[in-house]
Amino acid sequence: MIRPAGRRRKRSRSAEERVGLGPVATLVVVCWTLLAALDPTAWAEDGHELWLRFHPLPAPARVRYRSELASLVVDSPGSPTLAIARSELARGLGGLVDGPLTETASIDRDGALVLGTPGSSAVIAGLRLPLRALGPEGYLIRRARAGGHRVILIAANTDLGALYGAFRLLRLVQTDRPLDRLNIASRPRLRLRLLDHWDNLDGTVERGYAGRSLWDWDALPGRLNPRYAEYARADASIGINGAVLNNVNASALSLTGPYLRKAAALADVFRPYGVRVYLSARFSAPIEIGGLATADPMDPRVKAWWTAKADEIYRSIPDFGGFLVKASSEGQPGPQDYGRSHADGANLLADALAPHGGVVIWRAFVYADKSGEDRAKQAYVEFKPLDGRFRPNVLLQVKNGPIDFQPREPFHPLFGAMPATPLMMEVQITKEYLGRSTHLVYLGPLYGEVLTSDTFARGPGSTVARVLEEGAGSEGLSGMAGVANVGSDRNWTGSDFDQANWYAFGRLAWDPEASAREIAEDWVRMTFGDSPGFVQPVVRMMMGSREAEVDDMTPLGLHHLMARDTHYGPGPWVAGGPRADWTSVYFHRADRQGVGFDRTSSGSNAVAQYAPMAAARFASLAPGSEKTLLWFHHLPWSYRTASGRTLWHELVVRYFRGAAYVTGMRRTWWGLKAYVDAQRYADVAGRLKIQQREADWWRDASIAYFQTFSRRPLPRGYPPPRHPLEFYERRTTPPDPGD
Ligand code: BDP
Repeated sequence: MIRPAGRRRKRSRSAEERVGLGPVATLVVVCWTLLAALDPTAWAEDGHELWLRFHPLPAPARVRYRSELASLVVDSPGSPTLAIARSELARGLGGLVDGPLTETASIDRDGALVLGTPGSSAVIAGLRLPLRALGPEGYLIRRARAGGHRVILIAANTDLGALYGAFRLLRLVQTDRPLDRLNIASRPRLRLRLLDHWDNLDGTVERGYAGRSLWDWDALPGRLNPRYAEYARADASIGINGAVLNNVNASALSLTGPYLRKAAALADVFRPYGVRVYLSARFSAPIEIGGLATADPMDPRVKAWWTAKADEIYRSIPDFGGFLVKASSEGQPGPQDYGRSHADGANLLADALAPHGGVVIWRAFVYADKSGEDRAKQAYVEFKPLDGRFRPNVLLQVKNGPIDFQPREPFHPLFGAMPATPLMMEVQITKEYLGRSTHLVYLGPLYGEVLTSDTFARGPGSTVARVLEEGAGSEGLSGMAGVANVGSDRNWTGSDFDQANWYAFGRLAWDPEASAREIAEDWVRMTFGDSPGFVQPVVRMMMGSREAEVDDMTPLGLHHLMARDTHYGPGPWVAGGPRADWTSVYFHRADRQGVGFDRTSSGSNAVAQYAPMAAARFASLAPGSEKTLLWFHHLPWSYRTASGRTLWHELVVRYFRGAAYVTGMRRTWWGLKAYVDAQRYADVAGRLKIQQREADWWRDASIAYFQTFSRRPLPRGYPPPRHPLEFYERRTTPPDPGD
């Protein structure tokens, strides 16, 4: 829409040059310009504002909120955090109601907004609010009478709680919620809500699909990119309170003096937003940067080195969060290099950090190099015997499923199996196995599915969310980490829709039982706008998008069928190479008789790692277990699925259904052009076009491949793959940008 407008303007200018513009023509031009300004497609947005997009609300809402939120009471200067909370309210509400918010020193009218803590606000102190149960990060938003006026309070025990409350009030207004009966008390249910950045020191991002690293290591600590504060602000707006700056496949250099000074500069920027800095620590750092001959956790010199390193870190980053460690995993150094256990390794670092209040987040993503054991079982086998042997400031970080961030996995058997160890769940926000930032896949339902899975560990109702929340140990640690999808791209996440996954992660880490649909709805309204004609179709499209990706890539519990290394595009034929458990054939086990990995008692018996009731569900062939059918069973091609179709027929139906969903998403999006600015509309449309091509590719390649085993014809009405299998096998996939 923009370009034709430009062309038309140009024509009228040249006409003016020739004959001069008469009054009628001037009127036409003015009217046209006004109309163009009202046409939502005539402006371009680049997505940089994320969900913190405070454009004016429709007129009736503006009028309503202007009277309900008449002024902002600033009764004490407060900390930098409180100052940010105030300026966010002023900026956000001012933008939404399209006029500056009056600031006053005391309550002088109805509709005054009072923000703060009992320490910073005499009004809040005087009201004796029930703040105790809110803890250090929670907040209360409610109506009250104070100074003879009706006011709205955002009250908390800490300034950070007040900041979270301010963002919550902004969300209410952005999504046009009524404020007349406000009474919200909210506190995060998990303590650590972290983003893990897999950022390398050379500026690349492992499995990152949104440009380069946000951290400009070369220019730090001298030059501070304004995006650092913008990033922390976005995190704070959804309750994220920590960032691990560097890749789990860590370079020891990140622990050297110069890099610690760079990390400290970032920590200074993040601090007022409540975002603490953490670092991935390389286990062999005492050798690589410490000049020691060993990194053996039992060696006193190694202990002394880590103690001194921790002291050095806390001198420059007094609120340093702690270390994230990938050790003895996928070739990374670790305690097992010295015949020591994961607990020995974790405790070494935990002891160094404990005097400063830091934590060790030890990853459970380990599987041995030459083990004959089912890969899905290995983390449990390794860690279960160590339950209770970690220091109280150690959390074990467990991926959502037992393999590796697949489109669908059953929950990890370690959830519920480590009652004496605080567990943190790790999910991927970046979509390594789900079409990178090209495919539109909303991950809220994936996170929600795992969080609400019942481990039955302490009887029915012991969902993963509860297991995480209840934590363990004297420190009561709990948490959730998301592998970040943000990068240097102007819109942060490569695709606009991937912003929703960052957003949903934050919201679910705050409240693991929140509804993925409601989160999507809020996100759409905040990010694009509030028209019901837009919001409902987009939310519907998002909500089905993950299931469609499962259907199109790994239906019925199949897993790890992506191309080798890149994990992008189909590769069910991947075989050979250095390790069996890095191949697709290892996971799908297709043969002339059937397909799937038998993990019941007749196979690897991975089901036995779950509590009996969960194990019985997974081992069952009841219709309700179909989502993980081929994860746990090897079944004949003729097996009757819940639909009454044979397994072969059902697989074909799913592949077609997945690809057809993408066609549907494209149509939906085309129909919404009038609601979206031109730039974001075109970007999403372009990505959906690629997704459609790739969905067809996945469908055809997978069917062509599995048909060589099933040797069954395609069901009637389903066209054959457009190319022979060899064509798909030869096709290369784009490399990982972080490689
Ligand atoms: C795998 C990724 C790899 C990561 C690894 C991990 O392919 O890049 O290093 O996970 O989580 O999914 O450590």
